[in-house]
Amino acid sequence: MKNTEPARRRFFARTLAAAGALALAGCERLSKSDWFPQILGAGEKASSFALHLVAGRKAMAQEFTPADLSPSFRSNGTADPDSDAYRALAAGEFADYRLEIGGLVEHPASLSLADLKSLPSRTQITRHDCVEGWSAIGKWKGAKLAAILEAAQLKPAARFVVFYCADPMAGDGTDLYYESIDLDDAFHPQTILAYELNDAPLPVKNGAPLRLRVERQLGYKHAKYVMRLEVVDSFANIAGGKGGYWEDQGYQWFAGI
Ligand SMILES: Nc1nc2c(c(=O)[nH]1)N[C@H]1C(S)=C(S)[C@@H](COP(=O)(O)O)O[C@H]1N2
Ligand SMILES: [Mo]
Repeated sequence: MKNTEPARRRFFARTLAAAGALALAGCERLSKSDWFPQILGAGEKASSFALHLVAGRKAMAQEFTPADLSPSFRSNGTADPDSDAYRALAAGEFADYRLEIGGLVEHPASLSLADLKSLPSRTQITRHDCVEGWSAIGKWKGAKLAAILEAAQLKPAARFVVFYCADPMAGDGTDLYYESIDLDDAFHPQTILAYELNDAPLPVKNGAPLRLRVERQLGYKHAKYVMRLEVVDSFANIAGGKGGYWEDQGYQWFAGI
């Protein structure tokens, strides 16, 4: 840690100098002495502002330590999909589960859980924030979505990844939960399709056998019970056309930073 400190300072110094040059160019009346004390005094805020300026959507979500884990990770929304097909898969411990991958890809695929577990993975302890006003910290392990998309090879028109889930939201068995993210989030290093929570197979109440973790977005973007991925150029013709089950009811599509 100590060794990297001067390098970090130099990085921030350079970034601040660049930000300063931009601000001064755009606002000539502000003298250098007026502007400089302000930004230096802002300390940490100035650093994180500069970091955001440089890293943007590539910035990492905060990660935690095992000591921070919530005693139990609660369930929200669907806790047990009301579907015969899903119940049959669960009864067989998901041996027959396949993740279907299609849409704007060169190589459509159908992956078993064993296939998914053989792909490059990531393990991360992160905080889940639900708009209903609760948070929980859990340890997730899963296949990197980037690795799956690289293997499937996106076609040039690809813009979004849609996640179709197993749980029907209406009594008649139609109207499945679904979500979508753009390619910035899809290729983010912390975006995984998780098959483990807290070192155990993902429980049914949290989305077994596979759920999305897209760590810079709010809870409803983290699709559980993911059955199929579709790469698309638009979601205008999918369900309500807003890119997700809750979005179709009026929630924001972009629920992140
Ligand atoms: N398929 C599906 N995914 C879902 C939901 C759902 O009802 N069905 N609820 C969402 C919401 S609002 C939240 S906060 C999280 C809850 O995840 P958890 O059950 O692991 O706490 O899942 C999200 N993903
Ligand atoms: Mo939520």
